[in-house]
Amino acid sequence: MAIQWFPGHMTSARKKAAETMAVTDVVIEVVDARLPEASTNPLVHELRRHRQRPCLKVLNKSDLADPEATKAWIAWYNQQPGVKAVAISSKVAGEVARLPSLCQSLAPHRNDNVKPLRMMIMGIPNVGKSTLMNALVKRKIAKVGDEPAVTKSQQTYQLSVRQSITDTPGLMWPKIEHDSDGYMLAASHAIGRNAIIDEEVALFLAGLLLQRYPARLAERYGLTVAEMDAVAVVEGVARRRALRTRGGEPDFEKASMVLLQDYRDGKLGRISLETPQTRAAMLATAVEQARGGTV
Ligand SMILES: Nc1nc2c(ncn2[C@@H]2O[C@H](COP(=O)(O)OP(=O)(O)OP(=O)(O)O)[C@@H](O)[C@H]2O)c(=O)[nH]1
Ligand SMILES: [Mg+2]
Repeated sequence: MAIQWFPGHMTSARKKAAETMAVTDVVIEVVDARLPEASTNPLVHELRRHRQRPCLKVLNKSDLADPEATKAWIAWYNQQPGVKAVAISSKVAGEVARLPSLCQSLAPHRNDNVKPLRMMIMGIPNVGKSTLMNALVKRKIAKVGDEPAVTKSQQTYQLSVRQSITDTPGLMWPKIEHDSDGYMLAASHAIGRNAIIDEEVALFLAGLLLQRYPARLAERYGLTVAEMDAVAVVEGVARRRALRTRGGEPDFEKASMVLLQDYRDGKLGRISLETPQTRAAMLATAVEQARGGTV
């Protein structure tokens, strides 16, 4: 199944983002630290490159991500030209407070009231852009919520006479190239529920967890994971939580939601859905498949 989600308001949001980019000095691109590349919108790069704007890549929600993977991603992004990467949790004031000076270092010439530093927060839905905005301005000026497309229009705030910051609506792009990216985005709640099938997404997540974090599944749900496949994991969750259909069968739908919600809330521990290595392997397989190979 290929997941696509590009609701109507995003066409005008994209246009507005391009306009604001013209009067922006540094782009704060927020991604989800658990899936940094899958949650990177290629449109942001395109808009940024068109205007030659530097980027502070913020791997947000790092409190939920695997610290080893995050470290590898930071090194990976810091190799990209015009990019500086940092991992934070927008819920921790001390970590957020580091961002303005990092942005300043990317545009040192914009540092007074004649040429103030203009920062723009961009990224896909639900990665924590508005949470970050509120933490930067130290007031609750933007609405936040654990669902995609909470913010519908841009909002600019003057941090001081020398610095301004703009929050923008989450932006998707018209076609998600790799199915696994769509699943990771859906698992992390970046995509509207009408565009996804929770059970398929939960199966994807169960398969990934079996491969990379089997001990967490065993710990949380008391499962003997050694011989299990993804379907057995979801069934196991249903059994352990006594989730049954009217006919007495394991309730796959409810168990899928439990697994997804536990991952979203960090109840399975700190988990990263991709690393630079798994990403490279996925892309190599995709290239092989496109060539008609048998991988
Ligand atoms: N654990 C954790 N949760 C976070 C963090 N930052 C944001 N959140 C949560 O993520 C959810 C989405 O946050 P928002 O700030 O509304 O996300 P957004 O990017 O503005 O979303 P849209 O406006 O829909 O594009 C909320 O439930 C936040 O509490 C973080 O660093 N760590
Ligand atoms: Mg928002």
